Amino acid sequence: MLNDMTQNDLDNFAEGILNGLKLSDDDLRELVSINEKEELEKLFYISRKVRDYFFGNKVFLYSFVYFSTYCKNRCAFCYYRESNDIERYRLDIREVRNICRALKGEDIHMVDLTMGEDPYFHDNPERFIDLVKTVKSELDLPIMISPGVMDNEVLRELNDNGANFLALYQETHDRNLYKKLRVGQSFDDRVNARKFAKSIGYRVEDGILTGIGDDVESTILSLRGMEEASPDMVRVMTFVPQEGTPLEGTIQRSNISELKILAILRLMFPDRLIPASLDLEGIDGMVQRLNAGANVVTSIIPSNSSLEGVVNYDRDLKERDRDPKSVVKRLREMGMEPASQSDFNRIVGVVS
Ligand code: SAM
Ligand code: MD0
Ligand code: SF4
Repeated sequence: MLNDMTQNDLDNFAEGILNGLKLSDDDLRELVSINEKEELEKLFYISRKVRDYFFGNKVFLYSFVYFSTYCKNRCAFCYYRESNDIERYRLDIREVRNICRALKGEDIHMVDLTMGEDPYFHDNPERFIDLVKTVKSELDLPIMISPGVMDNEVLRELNDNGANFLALYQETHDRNLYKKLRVGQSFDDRVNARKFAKSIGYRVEDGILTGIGDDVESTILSLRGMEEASPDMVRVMTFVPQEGTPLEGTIQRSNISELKILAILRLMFPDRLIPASLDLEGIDGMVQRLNAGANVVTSIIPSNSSLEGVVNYDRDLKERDRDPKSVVKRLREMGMEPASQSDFNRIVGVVS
């Protein structure tokens, strides 16, 4: 499809997307199947053009706080699955407050509070609500929560106390594949939690994994599945095999599939938030993802932080290079810069 396109054709394609062109399943099939470098570069060009129309050179930055790595679930892909015999931690309010203080004055638009489905918080949600309140009072920034599936009532209370964004990734919208990934967890509960959250005013993020048994058709199912609920933020991440998990021996795929799907997401969700996660390939990986059409950098942590990520490409590295200053420096080298807080607040629906 893009193979024979001239520069002019590519510009017209981007223009079409901006004018509301919707991709058919056949279009998606062709795009997902791209494997030539030149064609991929053309896709990235269109994607960047669409992104730039809405966001210019402005990027949003999220700080990541993985505050509990305990989990009762057993997702096949995840290092923190219940049965993995690893060291875990759970931060207390004081530790969370210290992280907030380290973030004060930094270029950060939102704080992402993430945990495993830790019974300490899931069975006593008021403990989690207290954490949200603490972060709100320390930083007065929008808050994303990534707690796994929680009851509607709890989601409402969290929202009343300062949680603005719910991140809850389906991983795949192919029900058969889902069963193998989120072992023993309800597909519909996850879909419904996002739906409910959106209905009461949260912004929501959905996401999929690639390199984990997905093929062209399951990717199309996932893209369409995400589209159905009109999420405010959409992500794709490369599966990184983790020690001690059933998928430990899987050979890791290159990031090409992720970059390609990211660019396709931009064509399907032209004005939405699409992240470049530092958790997968650090700051060099961030550059590639921004060049494929992302407009958010996630998984930023204060310098010297010993907090974990979910994938942790940098588990054994000394220099983590995931702090706000390093990110902003690299953005500027690319000709990009942090967006204003008021632009972000407008997206999140917060009056500033
Ligand atoms: N426990 C909560 C949950 O599962 O919804 C919150 C954590 S959630 C933000 C962790 C996400 O990281 C997963 O939904 C998955 O998309 C991603 N992830 C986990 N392990 C991964 C791996 N090995 N490779 C790539 N992505 C992974
Ligand atoms: C990231 N490590 O953005 C984070 C995490 C959870 N909302 C996000 C997967 O890569
Ligand atoms: Fe637990 Fe989330 Fe990991 Fe699944 S992805 S095992 S729910 S931390």
